[in-house]
Amino acid sequence: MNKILLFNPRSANNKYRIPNSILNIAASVDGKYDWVIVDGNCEHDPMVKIDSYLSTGEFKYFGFTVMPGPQLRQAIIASKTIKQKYPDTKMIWGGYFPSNQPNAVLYSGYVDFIINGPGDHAFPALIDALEKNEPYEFIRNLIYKATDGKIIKTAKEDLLDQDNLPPLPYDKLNTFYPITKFLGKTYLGEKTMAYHSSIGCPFTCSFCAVVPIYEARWKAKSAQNVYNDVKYIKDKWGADAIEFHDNNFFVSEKRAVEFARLIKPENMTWWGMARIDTMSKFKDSSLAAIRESGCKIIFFGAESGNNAILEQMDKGGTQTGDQIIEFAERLKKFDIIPEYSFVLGTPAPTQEQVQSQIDFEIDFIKKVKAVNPKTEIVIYTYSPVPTEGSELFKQVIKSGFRFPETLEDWISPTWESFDLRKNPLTPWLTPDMIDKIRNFETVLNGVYPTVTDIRLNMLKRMAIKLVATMRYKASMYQYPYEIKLLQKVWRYRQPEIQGF
Ligand code: B12
Ligand code: SF4
Repeated sequence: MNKILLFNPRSANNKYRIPNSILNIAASVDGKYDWVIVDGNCEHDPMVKIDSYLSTGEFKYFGFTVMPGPQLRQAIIASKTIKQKYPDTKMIWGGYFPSNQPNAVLYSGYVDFIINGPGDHAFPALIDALEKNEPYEFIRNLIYKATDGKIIKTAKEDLLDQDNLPPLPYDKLNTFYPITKFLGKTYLGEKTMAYHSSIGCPFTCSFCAVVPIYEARWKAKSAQNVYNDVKYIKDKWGADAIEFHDNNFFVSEKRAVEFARLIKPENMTWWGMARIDTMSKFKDSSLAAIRESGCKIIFFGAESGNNAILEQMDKGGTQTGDQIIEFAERLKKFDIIPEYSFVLGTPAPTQEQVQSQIDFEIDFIKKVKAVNPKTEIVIYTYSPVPTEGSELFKQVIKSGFRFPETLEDWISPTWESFDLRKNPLTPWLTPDMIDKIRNFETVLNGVYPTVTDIRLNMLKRMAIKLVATMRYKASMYQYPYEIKLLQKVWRYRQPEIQGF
């Protein structure tokens, strides 16, 4: 009885993606322990599937990947049920939520261990220790509750060489769920695959959940190895597009260009996430090569057009408002669509300042749109993450903001919207300010509907545009009910809520 069940709780409706988080964990124990995968995105009721495995009496270890938001809900329900029914099993959570919120998770009483950051070594090492009844206290990247009730975090491991990790067990995944199910139709292609080619990020933006885990470290697979995996999926299951889920795919110009050179003959479309200041330094020839190889659209955390706020966010020091605009304009020449995300509603000493910051960003976004109307804009409302030590986090705590203390609180409806970065619950934002941000977003999305909504045909786009343009020009954002109605009826897609 030492089999492992790996669970990817539901994170998206009808939007299947290769469950890379648990697939990496499966790779780490493949050949050593028997494992199965249950994907909550593919199951109507995953508990039925989980129960069918549990009732064999062969499973002892449960590995759940958990990000905040709706995924947390299913993770809690499943963990609780399993622990109640099978108290001798070991429940292990990994991923961004438990790594950043260990206390709420471990004090819940139904999670035994957290893998803090990468689990490629830590997970098999923990299972080995538990199997052999050996101490686990020296395993790196581990968080657990000691016998005296104290939460213990072990030291962090250096990032592993990504090229030496075991291969991802795609063929075995295919025995649980056909891989073709994960290759969805998106604006990039008919069969879009998700791939994660690097871990961490070399920057320390003070609002970002990646920072406390990776502490400004980044490690990537070589372009050749990324290409090999992509080619395997393409040849075997027909993928024609790639979504790179790396936090920061374009850290290395050399690697990006090398990948572009390799992938070009495959005729695939691809997308990834980047920083404006990093990519601004890319040579024209590199940007051209990236576009010619099939990269149509790149996601950038623009965050703010206000240099003081960029500094407050510790955006790395080299990004400026002017650069954001110039770069949007530069990308026009290469026919690459910049997808810029902005974070509105950061704290300031007075309410007037908070309000004027929001107004400034709204004007700034309109300027970006004026220089490159194809720029996709994603608007988030600032939701703090516990980046202890950062100036921004100190400001947040000083303002009276507190994270929930229990897991149940995290899945209350208000905190779920917080996770979706829609309702920030931050003391410095008044309901009027939040309305202004949301209403501007509605009007903006009306004038410029996202290209990523593949169900919205030309006629519908024109109708929404017509209704919204007058408001946009006159800066009249209040009560945009007519636009909201159309967006509701046509189920307008919002990347900021649904993920990309
Ligand atoms: C793909 C993805 C999604 C997909 C769903 C993925 C799925 N499982 O089906 C979609 C698009 C649906 C999504 C949605 C959201 N996401 Co998301 N998502 C990601 C993304 C880009 C990649 C995750 C991934 O596959 N990583 C690849 C694997 C290999 O890396 P990993 O998860 O870190 O796994 C390693 C370790 O963490 C650990 N580990 C992870 N899981 C487990 C499990 C076990 C058992 C063990 C032992 C170890 C372990 O070991 C792994 C290997 O070393 C991450 C960012 C990122 N680059 O990771 C954001 C990210 C996790 N998402 C995030 C958020 C906030 C969301 C949303 C809640 C909000 C939003 N607006 O995006 C929405 C929720 C929407 C909804 N309706 O549910 C944040 C979490 C931030 C935080 N505060 O914790 C991230 C970090 C993005 C970011 N930088 O802000 N997301
Ligand atoms: S560049 Fe992006 S991923 Fe890196 S720390 Fe900043 S926000 Fe996070």
